[in-house]
Amino acid sequence: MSRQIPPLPKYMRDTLYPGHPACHGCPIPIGMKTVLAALGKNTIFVIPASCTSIVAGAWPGNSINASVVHVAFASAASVASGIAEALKKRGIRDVHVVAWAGDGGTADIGMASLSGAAERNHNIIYIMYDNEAYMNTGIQRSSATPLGAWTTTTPLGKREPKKDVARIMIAHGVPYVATASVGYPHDLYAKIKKAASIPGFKFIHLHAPCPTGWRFDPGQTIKVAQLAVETGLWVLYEYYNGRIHLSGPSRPYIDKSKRKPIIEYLRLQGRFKGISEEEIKAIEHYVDELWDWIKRHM
Ligand SMILES: Cc1ncc(C[n+]2csc(CCOP(=O)(O)OP(=O)(O)O)c2C)c(N)n1
Ligand code: SF4
Repeated sequence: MSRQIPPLPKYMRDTLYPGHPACHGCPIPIGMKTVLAALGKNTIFVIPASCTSIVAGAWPGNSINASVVHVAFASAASVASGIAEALKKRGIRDVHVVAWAGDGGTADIGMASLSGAAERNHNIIYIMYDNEAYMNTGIQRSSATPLGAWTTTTPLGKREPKKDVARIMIAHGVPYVATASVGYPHDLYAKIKKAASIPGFKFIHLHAPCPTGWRFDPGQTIKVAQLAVETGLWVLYEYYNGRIHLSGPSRPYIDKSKRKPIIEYLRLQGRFKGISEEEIKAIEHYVDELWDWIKRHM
């Protein structure tokens, strides 16, 4: 007997049109639909070169049911800042400006324009969807690729740890920073709603497991995303008023004994096939250090 798949609620159906070329199991449509469901069509997306610029569809049309400005790789935050300022000058207050960029476009090449926009506190929501490599051009490492992960430019596994961009943005003193995951769309939805209600610069770091680049079964995207949280490796939190506020799905894992072993997350992904015991220990140490930092800032 064939299983009946319930139709998406209307507000989700109206966000991203079918027929876009994302890979099976891609995290981008999950995140994008959730963001659009929270913000509505009165949103201008600024999207630099990335998998999303293909999914959003530079050719032949636009698959996102909102306005999209396709921009050069390094410039998402600058262009979004300019649009936000132009809207302000015209007295338009009901349009959201969202920069949506990958980890390459954020943690590496877009870091200078991102830092400038944050320091000037422009009224934008910047979403870094983090699939932990340059996927669109064939899985090259970025500074957000984790230690030990295979990419085409780290054939023996990356030697350096992952750059923590959320903490870099917190150091900018912006009004709102949050981490999120495509494995927890309700949490992402609530954070986008909150970000939209706060004036000034908002940064969301969205963990986005990519089956093609991470080498896992496309049916496992949500499982991999949730395991990152359940092992304590990816912590869901918000930062505002100078403090960290732990989000619901991550609360149990403040207690280390409740966390699943990190190996459960790693072994689902082909990119960690060659990881050494030493590297796993270094990742465990990174997780302990991250939680210590969170506890000190709560
Ligand atoms: C200045 C410049 N350098 C390189 C490229 C080629 N390029 C296009 S997309 C891309 C990778 C983007 O990676 P990321 O931002 O992580 O997004 P993802 O593809 O993973 O979604 C690269 C290197 C470019 N378009 N412009
Ligand atoms: S490579 Fe990854 S992020 Fe890019 S479209 Fe495919 S699944 Fe999505």
